[in-house]
Amino acid sequence: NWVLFSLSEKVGKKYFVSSVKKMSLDRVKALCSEFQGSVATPRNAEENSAIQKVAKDIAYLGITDVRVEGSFEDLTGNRVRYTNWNDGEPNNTGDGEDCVVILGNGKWNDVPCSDSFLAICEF
Ligand code: GN1
Ligand code: CA
Repeated sequence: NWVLFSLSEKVGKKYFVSSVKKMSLDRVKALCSEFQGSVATPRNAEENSAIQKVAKDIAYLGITDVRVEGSFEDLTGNRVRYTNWNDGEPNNTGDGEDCVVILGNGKWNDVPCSDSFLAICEF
């Protein structure tokens, strides 16, 4: 039910791959793990640029503050050091925005985890 449509330049030992369909973060996690990957989590500007290049639309990153509001962690529970927030983000608007997407400009926005966006997996 998905097709790989893009593969980044290799960054260090990582490859970043995008789905063509949009889905919730739970679906993204399931999809990436089905292929023995994990949800893309940029650790530096070079990785962030590679993900930006691969993502043809707004796409989920493997980052959340669902455990402690305002404390953004990767999906293994480690607080992230590198961040690239868009102006005014994270703002946790509405009923709460505990997940993170990368926008077309490479900057990040916090969004509701149930919203549908592209999946970027890393291998
Ligand atoms: C969107 O729709 P609005 O303006 O309330 C976005 C927020 C951003 C905001 C930036 C679900 O909120 O995450 O912070 O734009 N909401 C969604 O202006 O993507
Ligand atoms: Ca937001």
